[in-house]
Amino acid sequence: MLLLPLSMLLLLLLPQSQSSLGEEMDIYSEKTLTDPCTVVVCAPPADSLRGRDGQDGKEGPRGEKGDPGLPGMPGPAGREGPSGRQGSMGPPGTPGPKGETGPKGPVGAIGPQGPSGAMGPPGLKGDRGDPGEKGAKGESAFSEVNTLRQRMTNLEGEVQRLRNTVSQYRKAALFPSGLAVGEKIFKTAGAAKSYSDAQQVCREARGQLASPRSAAENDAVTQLVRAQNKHAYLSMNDNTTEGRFTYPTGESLVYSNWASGEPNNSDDGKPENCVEIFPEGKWNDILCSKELLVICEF
Ligand SMILES: [Ca+2]
Ligand SMILES: [Ca+2]
Repeated sequence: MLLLPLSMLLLLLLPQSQSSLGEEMDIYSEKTLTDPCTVVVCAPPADSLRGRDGQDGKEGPRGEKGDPGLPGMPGPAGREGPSGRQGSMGPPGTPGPKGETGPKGPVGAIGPQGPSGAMGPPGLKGDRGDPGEKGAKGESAFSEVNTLRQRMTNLEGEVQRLRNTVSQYRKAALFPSGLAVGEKIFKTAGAAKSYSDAQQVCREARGQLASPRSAAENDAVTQLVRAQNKHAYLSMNDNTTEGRFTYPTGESLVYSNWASGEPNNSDDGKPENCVEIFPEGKWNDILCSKELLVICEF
């Protein structure tokens, strides 16, 4: 809008020749071609009058707002920037999915035997069984008792017969060197030994020297003494306490049959600590070194 008045003003103020004008036009044309924004300056014609200086014009009113132009095309991508600093370690990641089951391992060696376990608690009570079949009619209680009595009587008779038989065989086996009294058996081998040797003989036979604890037993021992016609040792002595005779167990006597004046503990001044039995059954304390008949009891 301002281009035309400005051109006119220049024509009035700057007189130029025709050739200059042509040259200026050429220059203008060239400037126009090279720079569209160049201001065109035109020289006034040679035969025109020079104009007077005009007054400064006032600024014109503000033009209307033009239409928005089309958006421009995006520019080319910039250059790659420098590498940033290394960041700090991030939070731990979430656990990964469970892996697949591995292959089965080889069979291990047999381990040592463990201790015996304690007995477990008793099992539950089983169900009640079905009732059994009805049994045959039994005999009356009275007849049953009679039957048992008869059986017992028969057994008692059988036991007695066996006792008699055993006694018979025992007597025969013991004759002539042995005798049985109750459950005790006395037997002699016929030999005569000192007290200590006589003790050894009976011990080796799993018995001990004769120890009559009653008149019946003393009678049995006396029969053997008479049969052998030898005095015999009894098991008792008073080696531990003078005058106090005891059995091999240390027990004091429960029966005795001392001869008159015995035990006197003297054989020409030597102490008598052992016991002999005479053929008539009486006892006498005697030297333990004497050799007498050995009678053992079992
Ligand atoms: Ca004595
Ligand atoms: Ca004596």
